[in-house]
Amino acid sequence: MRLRFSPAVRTALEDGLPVVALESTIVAHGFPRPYNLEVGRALEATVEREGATPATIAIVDGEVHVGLGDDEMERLALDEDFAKASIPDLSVVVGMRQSAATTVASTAYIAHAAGIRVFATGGIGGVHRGAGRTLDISADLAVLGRVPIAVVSAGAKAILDLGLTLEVLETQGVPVVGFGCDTFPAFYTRGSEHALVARVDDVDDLARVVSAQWELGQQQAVLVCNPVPEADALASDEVEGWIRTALAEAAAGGIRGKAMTPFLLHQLYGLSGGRTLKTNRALAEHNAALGAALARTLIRQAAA
Ligand code: PSU
Ligand code: MN
Repeated sequence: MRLRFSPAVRTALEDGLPVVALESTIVAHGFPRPYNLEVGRALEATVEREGATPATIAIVDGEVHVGLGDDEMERLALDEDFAKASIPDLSVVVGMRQSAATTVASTAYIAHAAGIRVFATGGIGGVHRGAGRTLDISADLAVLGRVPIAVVSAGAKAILDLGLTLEVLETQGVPVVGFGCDTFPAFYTRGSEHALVARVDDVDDLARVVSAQWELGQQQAVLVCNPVPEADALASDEVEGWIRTALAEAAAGGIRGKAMTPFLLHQLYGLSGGRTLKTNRALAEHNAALGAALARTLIRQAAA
């Protein structure tokens, strides 16, 4: 794959320094404009502050960019023509020389091809509620099953069916590791009723688990679950009420397929009076920080 590295990311990778991949769908479709530009920059600044080089990934005019310049970040956030590109969209976007933001699935795929070992996001996509009927299951899950990269997330969005999402992750063979938590975090809230099999309590242990995954020659990602900070978490019954309303609005509006996640996030933002936005940003920054710490620790442990 032809990749366009930013100078900073190229240098960091050549010098064996810690790099953290960041996705771009969260910027282009996860937050309203122009606040999303601030979020995109803040995520990069967080990775830098924690001692790693951020590599935001996006397709710009048909080219696969690993690390964006200032004006590319601005286009990603503010241009309306940045589509949402998951795995099935990539070849069309590249072949037709279009621009698009990458999801967890496509970002993980590109980041791994670029030689990046840690990727921080907000929440992964998963099995949608009612998937028994719609079969709406994010390509994120299949990619986590075939791309060996550490993905730091706040779990999966509560708009999904979290129990079924965990089942598919297990089928795909993806280790799901709680970072200081015993249940699958539900994005806006710190936990859920779904127990996790594995828990670690510090970054050194987390890095050991991630290294072991690779030493074993496993092809899957390691999904790291980093719950939203206490101070930014929302109350689960309140969130559940908004989600039910948003899902009813999606059904009434005939929203389907790849439009579903951005639509629901947007409705939740309105229904919560903007509170989901603050929480979403806080958890994404929290994940970026842990991603940087993990990337640094992996390099330190390998040198020891
Ligand atoms: N989490 C967020 N905001 C987002 C997404 C996740 O807080 O915008 C995006 C991610 O890019 C994820 C995608 O990969 O939604 C999943 O979409 P789908 O269900 O269509 O695969
Ligand atoms: Mn879908």
